[in-house]
Amino acid sequence: MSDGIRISVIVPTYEEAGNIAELVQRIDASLDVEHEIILVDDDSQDGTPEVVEGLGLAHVRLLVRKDERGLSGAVLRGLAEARGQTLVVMDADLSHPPEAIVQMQAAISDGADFVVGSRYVPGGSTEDGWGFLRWVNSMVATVIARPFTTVRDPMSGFFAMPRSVWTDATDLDPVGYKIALELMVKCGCTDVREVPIHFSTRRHGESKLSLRVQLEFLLHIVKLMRWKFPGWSSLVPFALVGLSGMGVYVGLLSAAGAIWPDASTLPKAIGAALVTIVWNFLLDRRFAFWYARSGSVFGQFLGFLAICAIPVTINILATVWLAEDTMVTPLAAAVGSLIGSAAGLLFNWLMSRWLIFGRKTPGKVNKAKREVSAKSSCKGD
Ligand SMILES: Nc1nc2c(ncn2[C@@H]2O[C@H](COP(=O)(O)OP(=O)(O)O)[C@@H](O)[C@H]2O)c(=O)[nH]1
Ligand SMILES: [Mg+2]
Repeated sequence: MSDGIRISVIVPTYEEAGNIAELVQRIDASLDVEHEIILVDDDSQDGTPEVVEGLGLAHVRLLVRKDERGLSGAVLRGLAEARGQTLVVMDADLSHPPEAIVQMQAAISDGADFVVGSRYVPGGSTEDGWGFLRWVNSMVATVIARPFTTVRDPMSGFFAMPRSVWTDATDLDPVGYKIALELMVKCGCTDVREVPIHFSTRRHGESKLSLRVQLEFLLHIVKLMRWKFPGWSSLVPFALVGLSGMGVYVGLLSAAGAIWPDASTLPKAIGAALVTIVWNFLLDRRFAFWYARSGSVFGQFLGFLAICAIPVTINILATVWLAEDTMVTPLAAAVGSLIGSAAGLLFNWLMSRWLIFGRKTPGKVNKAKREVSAKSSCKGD
């Protein structure tokens, strides 16, 4: 498979014609082992193919993707095509120093299974002129990624791994921009190291880091959470939805109390509870049991209703009893739903999870699926 090639350098490119010649020249100058450079370009219209052709170098390959867009998908495509024993990914814009590849390779030869080119370890730095906002952006993203990795610079786009780590990684989802984080979380790596780099300001062209890309990062984090901590990623939204449902119940019962002050509490409480159940069901199905959304809504709703029956009955009875005894209706509703929710939280969640929405959380999928998703699911990135 490796054809004697020691290192494959994969470079996603979009409108980087002005940087390619210098990048290739610096990679070649710093590596004295057999290597290949794979540029994965998303059909740039800035003369990129002509530049690569003009270099006339057999070890530099340009893959042009015409129907797909997106950095992560491009990286996964390059990794799939690479033949080297060590796979390196870096940006084209000369912000990552190719000279650091040698140290990354040394770390891998020493046993590391993932190496990150890092701005935030001793010896690493960022070129002056990196705007304050960009710095804050990077820091916030790094903190958000903390539950997944203690690496100081998990947002880096400069990283290396042995071929075996790539071939063993499952379930890769090329959402967004942070493919290193995705690989680090899903490769099951135990020895992740950082090599300090000086991160330079890009030489030519413009950054593609748009607001949309940053929003995609948040979606990426949610997906990683669900992958890595499926139980918590279900229970926490379930509890929050329950809290919102309490708000709905109290609001409806207060409104009903204002409209029909003389009516007895029981029918009002039943009506409010039914609306709240629908509210909770729809939100829970979307956010707490996201993985079961392909199941029958009707069947799931009936099951949900059945499971809610006991806590909701407690809730309604508590409300009626409190309202008719001493409390004003909104307070009675709040306390009643609090008692009902406390009784129901874990019970409802466990029952919903086991009986209705299935316990299946996003597990590992096979490599065939991974390859398909590497090729197709970044459309429209
Ligand atoms: N193939 C491909 N490469 C991309 C895409 N977006 C960005 N890149 C490349 O990914 C690398 C990082 O992008 P850049 O705009 O420098 O992001 P920044 O460093 O976060 O500002 C560069 O080499 C870009 O050319 C894309 O949609 N497709
Ligand atoms: Mg850049």
